[in-house]
Order: sequence, then structure tokens, then C-alpha cells
Amino acid sequence: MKRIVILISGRGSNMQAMLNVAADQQWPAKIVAVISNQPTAAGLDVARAAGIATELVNHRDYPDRGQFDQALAHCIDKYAPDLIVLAGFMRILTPEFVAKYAGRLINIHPSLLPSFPGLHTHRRAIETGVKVHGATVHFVTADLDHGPIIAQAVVTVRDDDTEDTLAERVLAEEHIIYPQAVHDVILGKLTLVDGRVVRSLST
Ligand code: NHR
Ligand code: GAR
Repeated sequence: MKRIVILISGRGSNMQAMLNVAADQQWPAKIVAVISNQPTAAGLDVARAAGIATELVNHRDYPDRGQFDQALAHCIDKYAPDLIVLAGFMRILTPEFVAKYAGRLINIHPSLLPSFPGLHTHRRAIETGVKVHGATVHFVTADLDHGPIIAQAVVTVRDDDTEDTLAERVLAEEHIIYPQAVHDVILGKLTLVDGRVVRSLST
């Protein structure tokens, strides 16, 4: 059974979606821990209630990003995960951290990358007037929100959408594609070829 550690900073609805599918006996991985950098993250309570080990590595307790990332890595390594899943994790990770977990670190970003990397994606999508928006699952690289794309979901932008209504429809799609993407990565169904993710032929 493969092992997954989830990193969160807030609500944890993507984490919850992952816990829901992982409850199925057929699922090929076990969520062994949920780690937050935010003491107030609601997702910590959800994970605890589900009987999952939780950890807090508060970035405010460290003098710089390098030392925070070292503490985070130390905490992650206690659980010996095969895959680390960022689910609404809000701290930019150092190149050293990303290199250590290369190929085993994935994120879901609330836009159709390479459009709108960074923060406030729904607001920027509405301001820009794009007609389609969505979410992207990608391998994490040192280049923020630019790692190889694993999966995407498209959401139509309505003329009367607000940041909140758009975020809500994107989030519903996230809850579908993220567990599926994690499943495929865990089973080795995807491989990197020339920086692109392709479906393996044999598995
Ligand atoms: N780290 C690396 N190296 N590469 C990526 O692709 C990463 C990453 C860390 C997080 C998630 C990403 C997103 O999906 C992610 C991808 C945080 C910020 C940010 O600006 C930007 C992108 C993402 C996550 N964080 C601020 C910081 O100073 C803090 C913002 C806050 O606390 O609210 O780290 O959107
Ligand atoms: C999700 O929409 C996720 O894509 C986004 O934050 C939300 C987290 O919700 N991630 C980022 O913006 C990362 N910077 P959740 O905590 O309920 O999963």
C-alpha cells in the first residue's frame, strides 16, 4: 500500500475529497498524515476527526523559508510517504525542498495554467474576462505553478459570476480531478517525457 502525506493551510476540502475516496478498500493508497503550516486550519480538525495523524509546522516559528522547509521535510519524512499532495497549501517552497521530493510532489492550482499562476486566480479571471476557467493538477517544480501538467478541468465563466460563485464551481471540479490524478500517479499510470506528462502504455 502506497503512503500519502497531505499538506494544507486552510479549509481542507480537497483533503476531505481525498479522504472520501481513500475510504474505499479498492483505493491503492493510505493517507498517513495531514500537515498544516497554519495552526487555525479547519482541515486539521477534519483530519483528526477522521482518525488521521495531524502535525503543525508553523512557518512563523522559523527565521526563514529554508529553515521552515527543513522542519517541514523532517516532519514529512517521519511518515515515509510515496507521494506528497499539496491541497490548498499556501507557502512557496524552496528549490532545495522541491528537488528533494522531485516527482513525488503534486499541487492543485485554481486556474487553467499557464494562465493565472499565483494568488487570487478567480478574481483575475473575472477581471480579464476569460470565458473559460478551471483548475490544474501539476507536479511541483521550483518554478511556481509551472510544473508538468497532470490534469485539468474546465469551468465556463458566467457574465454574472462573482469571485465566490466562480470559486465554488471550480472547487467542485477540483474535488473530482484531484483524487483521480493522485490515483493515476500512485498507480504509475503517468510518466514524464520531455517535461510533459503522458499516460504510460503498459499499466
Ligand atoms: N512551491 C514551489 N516551489 N512551486 C510551486 O509550484 C508551488 C509551491 C508552493 C505552493 C501552490 C500555489 C498555488 O496553487 C504551490 C505551488 C502559495 C503562493 C504564495 O504566493 C503562490 C502559489 C501557491 C501557493 N504564497 C505566499 C508566500 O509568501 C503566502 C500567501 C499566503 O500565506 O496567503 O509563500 O496557488
Ligand atoms: C482550492 O481552490 C485550491 O485549488 C486553492 O485553494 C483552495 C483550497 O481549498 N489553492 C491555492 O490557492 C494554493 N495557493 P481547500 O483548502 O478547501 O482544499
